[in-house]
Amino acid sequence: MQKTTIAYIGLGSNLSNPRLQISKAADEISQIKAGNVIALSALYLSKPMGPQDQDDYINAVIAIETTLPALELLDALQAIENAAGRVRKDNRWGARILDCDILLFGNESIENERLTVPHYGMKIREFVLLPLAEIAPTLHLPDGTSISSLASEINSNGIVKLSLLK
Ligand code: ROI
Repeated sequence: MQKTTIAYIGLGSNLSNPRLQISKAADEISQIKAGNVIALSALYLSKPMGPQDQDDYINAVIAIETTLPALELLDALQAIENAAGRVRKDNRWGARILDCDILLFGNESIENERLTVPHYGMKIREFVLLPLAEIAPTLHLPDGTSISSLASEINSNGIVKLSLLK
């Protein structure tokens, strides 16, 4: 038996039809050979964190069960970002076609040149905590913090959970 890990991936887009970008990304993640999607949150419309002269974002969180090591999952996600036309330049806080961020990888803490897990900003980002708490209400961070309690305490900053009709 190979080791399997449940990974939570945050998806975000605010360029080139964000809803389509997120649903395409979810579809491509479901095709990662060494993984199975186990949950996908609703789509959320969120105000940009960072410079405000950019469009609102669509965010979601997807959970997969995978036999890949974290860095190989990262390779697969970066290939999906690149295929969406993402340009990696110096726009850390700027608009983007597609972000696929590993938020959590099992109960592991990972710190290396390419990857920091848990994702460094996730505790203070409503557009991560709310979709994550939706699909994993009993989840905890490696340090024991409950995702649901973080989600219930955070300022929602006007985030809107989208229904299929909206
Ligand atoms: N803001 C929101 N609302 N959603 C994101 O996914 C997002 N991603 C980013 C920055 C620029 C920090 N702002 C964001 O990378």
